[in-house]
Amino acid sequence: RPRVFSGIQPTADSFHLGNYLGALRNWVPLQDTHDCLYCVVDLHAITAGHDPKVLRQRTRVAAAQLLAIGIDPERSILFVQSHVPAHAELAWVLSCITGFGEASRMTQFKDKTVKQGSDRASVGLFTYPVLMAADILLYRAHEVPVGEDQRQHLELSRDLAQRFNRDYGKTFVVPEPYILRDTAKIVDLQDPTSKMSKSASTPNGIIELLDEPARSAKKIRSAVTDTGREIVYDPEQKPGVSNLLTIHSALTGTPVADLEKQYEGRGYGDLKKELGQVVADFTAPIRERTQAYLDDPAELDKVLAVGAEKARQIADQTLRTVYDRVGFLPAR
Ligand code: AQP
Repeated sequence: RPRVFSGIQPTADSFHLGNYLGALRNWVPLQDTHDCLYCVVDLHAITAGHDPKVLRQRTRVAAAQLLAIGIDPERSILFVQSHVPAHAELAWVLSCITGFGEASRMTQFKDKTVKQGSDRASVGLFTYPVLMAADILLYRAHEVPVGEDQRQHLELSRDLAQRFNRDYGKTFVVPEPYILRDTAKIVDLQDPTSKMSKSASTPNGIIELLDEPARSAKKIRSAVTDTGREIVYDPEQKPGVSNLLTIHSALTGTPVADLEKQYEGRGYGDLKKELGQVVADFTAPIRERTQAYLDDPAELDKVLAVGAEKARQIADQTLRTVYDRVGFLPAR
């Protein structure tokens, strides 16, 4: 079966609906057709400053949420990135075939640097996309389910795979992005021109999977909507309303055109109120299941240890081939 790899950073106390609708919800059905590896990417999470105690907790919360949405550790390999040293080791090799200018063109780094100021941005943040390439290439993944914001990074992964294969002989699979068109970019509730983001959005701009229903409903009620009164899908002219329609449609499975009909002649308030309920119905069981996994951290850590062991077996083999191809003396 073709192989899938994807990762998510433990950079917040909860995943948000952008993460879920853009990427995570694809992860679950792919388990039926692909061999899947899903990773909590804690190495990536230290690129922008962190508190060690908080990171440790968030890593468990991230893994618990993945189990809660339906990642099945019997069928998929679920693990934590720092448990598999080959990620950092391959990243070093790949960084040596990445051009400085090429890395400098990554727009996410540029965006984050503008926000943080270049003195505060770390070299780790700069080389983040190279580590991401290592994550994917180590497992020779064919497909990578991510949101639109990761498209450029994935392009770099493809370029690096092709370059390595050309220079050292065929070693890596060139991965394909797997991006769902309709929900590739969920936007910030308060600023519909930006993506909903764990680190960049204000708390009112994001809907968290683990939020209390009343809190999510309040955020949705205060979402920025657009001028005019009609509820129609028009991301250019009405990005706020369109975002709410996208979320509604993705969670209920009702086509956007049907929602437009349903809300004909009704106001934004109705849409927001009903969406609050839809979100509450969707998130309540996820919150409950996440809590159940968190109530038994020893069991959770065991699941992650088993995942890491399986991941290491694949990753170490790829790394050995890479080390051999670049000319490192075998360690005996
Ligand atoms: N707003 C979004 N719409 C659709 N997909 C999204 N993703 C993130 N935001 C949206 C997808 O979620 C996956 C995991 O994201 P990540 O943890 O790697 O971090 P990110 O892409 O940088 O997302 P955030 O929320 O903005 O995190 P921070 O603030 O920590 O950097 C990815 O597949 C991503 O595409």
